Amino acid sequence: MTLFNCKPVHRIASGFHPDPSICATPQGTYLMVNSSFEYFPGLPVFESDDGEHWHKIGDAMNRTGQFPYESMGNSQGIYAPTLRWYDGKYYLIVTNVNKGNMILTSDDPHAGWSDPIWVDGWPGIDPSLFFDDDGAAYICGNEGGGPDEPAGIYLSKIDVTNGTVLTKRRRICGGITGSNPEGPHMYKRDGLYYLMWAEGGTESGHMENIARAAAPEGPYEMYPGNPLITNRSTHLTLQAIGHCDCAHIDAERTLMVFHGTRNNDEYPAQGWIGREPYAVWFGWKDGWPELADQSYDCELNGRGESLESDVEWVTPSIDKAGWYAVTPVAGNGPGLRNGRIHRPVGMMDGAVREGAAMDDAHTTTVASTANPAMIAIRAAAQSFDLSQGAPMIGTRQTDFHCEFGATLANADSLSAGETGIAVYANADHYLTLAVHAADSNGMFRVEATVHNAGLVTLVGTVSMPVKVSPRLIVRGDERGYAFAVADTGAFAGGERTLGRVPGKVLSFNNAGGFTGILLGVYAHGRGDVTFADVRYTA
Ligand code: 6LW
Repeated sequence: MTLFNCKPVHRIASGFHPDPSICATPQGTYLMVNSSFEYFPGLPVFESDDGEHWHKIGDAMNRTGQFPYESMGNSQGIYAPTLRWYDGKYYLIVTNVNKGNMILTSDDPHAGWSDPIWVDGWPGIDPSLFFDDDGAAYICGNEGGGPDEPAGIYLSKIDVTNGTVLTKRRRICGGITGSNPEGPHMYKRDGLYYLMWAEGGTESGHMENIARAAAPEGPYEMYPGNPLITNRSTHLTLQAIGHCDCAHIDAERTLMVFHGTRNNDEYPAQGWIGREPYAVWFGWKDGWPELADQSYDCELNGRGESLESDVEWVTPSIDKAGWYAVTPVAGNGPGLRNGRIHRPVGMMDGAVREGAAMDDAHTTTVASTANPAMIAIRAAAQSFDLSQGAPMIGTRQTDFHCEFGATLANADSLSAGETGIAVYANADHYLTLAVHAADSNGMFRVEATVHNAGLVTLVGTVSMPVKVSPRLIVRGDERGYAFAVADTGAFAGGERTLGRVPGKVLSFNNAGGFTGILLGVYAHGRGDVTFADVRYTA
């Protein structure tokens, strides 16, 4: 077992970036890709020179055509990718749970990725590729869910050029507990085949195990020290560690990444930021990783070394009804003049042209890192339900301590519904600081509200005259969130507090799901609103 020997570990990205997969590049750098679920753009790609310090280089799934689905729920979409380099090409195999398993390829991940090659006849999630020395390519993944396939890791040969599965699925491993063996990765070292996989569910029982065999199909010999890593039954800040992937498995020092959740000091401990990736280097002894008697801990809040201040504007599912434009505040922002947005930047698929009339726009979502930003939104006809694309654009919460604020420039242009900022776990669990459409006396209400599995609780409210441009603020800490509204004209001191919400409303235990928290702006009802100085600080 691997308990109670607390070793600090380096977080390599912040905010929900689960299921990390890495590969070494011919240039001597490393690439990482993560699950992105319902969020678009998706499949974020990071690069590192040393395996410990990473920066984002793009999103492998940045065209709507790569993300087909008929309907989309929270924590659906893109699960557990595997990234490999083989013979001059990068391969990224991944599950879109709303469609199937697919392979994206790239000659240069800085330049972008192909459209999906769909893998027919390969059910289940968490597909992985392994290229053997003789050129044979293998696919492995977990069970397909039918009665004929017990839980375990399954293997076939595959033609990666067209996604054709070449041999019958074969169950090569059942795990050590039988509880959710998943996320397998296969490697070769000193002529032996190594299989690593996550087990125990992705929550508090999460772990990673390893086994080895003389042939890809097995039989596999379990590592006597399994679980290779786990933090279960400890009080460490970092919980639910597992879902590993390695680079340089055949070298003296191997780079391993895994994910885990930061939990606070409540009892029972709570976490809501999401599963984040971590990295360690390890050596080998007697043909096994030298990792026994190690658990990993981390600081509850970051120190600026793990991309905590990064902002990536993403939307839950492809927006089909709403309409967004994001631009850096420093530039000429997207003024909403005469019903036209001017100078929108970063729009996808070329669907939006500079100065395009809002009515011309259709499926559009942005990829932008502007912070602070100006964000224009055409209110969607619906609330946070995902069926037509949730009317929200936001950025991941990257630390417990953070602040997200936005100034509503034109409250009078919302003729029905509400607009504001949201702390979003999923469509059933979120917090809003909402400005409602003005009444006939020219006043609007600002309300802080908790949406907890259908239970709607008003936290605080204030009325303001419609000519005011309120600044909506939410501040996060290790116990939850505080809401405030600022307007130097309306309030003495410039800011009024509207109340606090315990973060555990949005924790994994309560809200469920595989993601974390998105902090963003939204509008539903009727009207075109603009938020100025949309700013995230961690
Ligand atoms: C993923 C599975 C898992 O497919 O969670 O932690 C699922 N492991 O391997 C969603 O990320």
